[in-house]
Amino acid sequence: MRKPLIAANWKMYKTPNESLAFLKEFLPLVENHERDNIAIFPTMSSLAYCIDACKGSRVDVGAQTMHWLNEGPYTGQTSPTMLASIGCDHILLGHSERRIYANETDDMVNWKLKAALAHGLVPIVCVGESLEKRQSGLTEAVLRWQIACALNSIRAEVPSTITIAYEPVWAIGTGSTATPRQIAEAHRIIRREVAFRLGQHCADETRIIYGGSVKPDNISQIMAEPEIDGCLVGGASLDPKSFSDIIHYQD
Ligand code: G2H
Repeated sequence: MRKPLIAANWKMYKTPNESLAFLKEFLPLVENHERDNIAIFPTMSSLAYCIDACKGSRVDVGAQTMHWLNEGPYTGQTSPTMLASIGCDHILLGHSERRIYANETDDMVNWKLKAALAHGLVPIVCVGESLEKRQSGLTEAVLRWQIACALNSIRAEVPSTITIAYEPVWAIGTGSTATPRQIAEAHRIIRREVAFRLGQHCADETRIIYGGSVKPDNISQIMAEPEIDGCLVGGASLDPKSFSDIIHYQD
């Protein structure tokens, strides 16, 4: 049984003080919430503060990116060892904003995924097609390619710790959410590809979540699809009440 994950991707928002102010208000709102796993992905400068503040709570904390090597002359980078050493347990990989603005390639996503698994970090691998690819009928090809590359030479693990986030680029921060039907169809494509690469048993255990303009007023419809195992929330996760409303969506 896949336990849903509702995660907040704060992107480049919130200073450490603002992150702590958010958690002061947010943590009491979710302290008894057991239906879903909850995670937040703050900026690197807020990460250690948030890990400390979330200790003993139901909220996991992860980084938005990392390098795949343990150390080296890579200015500006943070390694998996460094993240694990401060108690960071989740890592976001291959977000489309990293692919677009930081030239993160499919190969890099694969190297980072292997490094995350080797260091016991729970990886969330983001995949998704652009509007142009969708309009050209290439959604399935893009998703299968991104998954195949990300999972290249990775061995199946059951239970699987890998989470895949389907984030169609055209729905990110635009207000145009994919319909639950479009999301479910993409998730079926992703699960089939995971089964092809890692086996059906592993695919059945792999959580596939959705990201792209999720808000308190569309989360229930999205989560009503059995193929959807949670959401990665950007803009609507920046406010504690709004993110708590998303977490407490009506079944
Ligand atoms: C997609 C999502 C979070 P938003 O990037 O990863 O952001 O909810 O703002 O579309």
